[in-house]
Amino acid sequence: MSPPPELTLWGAGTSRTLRVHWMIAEIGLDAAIEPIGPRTGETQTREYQSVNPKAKIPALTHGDRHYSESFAILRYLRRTFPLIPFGQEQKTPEAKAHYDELASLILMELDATSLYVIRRHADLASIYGEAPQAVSSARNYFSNQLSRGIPGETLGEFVWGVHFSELDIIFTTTLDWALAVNIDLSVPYQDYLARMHSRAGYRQALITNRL
Ligand SMILES: N[C@@H](CCC(=O)N[C@@H](CS)C(=O)NCC(=O)O)C(=O)O
Repeated sequence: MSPPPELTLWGAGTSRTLRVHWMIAEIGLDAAIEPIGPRTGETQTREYQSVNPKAKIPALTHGDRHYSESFAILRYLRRTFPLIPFGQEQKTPEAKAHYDELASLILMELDATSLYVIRRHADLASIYGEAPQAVSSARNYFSNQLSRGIPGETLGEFVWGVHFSELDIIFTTTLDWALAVNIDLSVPYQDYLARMHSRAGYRQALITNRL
């Protein structure tokens, strides 16, 4: 009998959980999946809050340690199981500064400040309150920051460097989410998404991320 996997991924069914399912599939790791969903009460149990006291998904258990925040988990997995190459162009201080700039833009300006505001004050208005003006300005803000921060015409095969990276995971899940709330994306973003959607890791993650 093979030993149980030492990794457990907590969470399924959301774009943030999809990120970790995708990285696990890209690296080819064996992980146990606890497909708990948001607002199902499953994040509110004592057991789960010993994994993530913030009561949010995703989370990752590796051995006797727990990790939360989707982007931190992606980086942890990539560093711990270094099977996705880091190109030379990704190692200089200048390149790392560009990496940090893109990560901050995607996570803070596009995800937290724009899409999550739309989610909280439109779909989840019964919990967080209605705020139509905040929703409409968040939609404009998303398009503005996207086109200024990552202009479509500058997009290469990957969002950064010449290798797939965790930035592609957060960027793709953010663009997917934008489409889901009917924000228009121009052709270069759609082409980029088509390339990412054709990856075996992404397709595998769509299956394991199902609730
Ligand atoms: N910044 C966090 C966000 C995590 C988050 O907000 N997760 C949502 C689902 S996408 C959640 O757990 N909601 C559960 C709840 O609020 O009950 C990350 O990227 O992991």
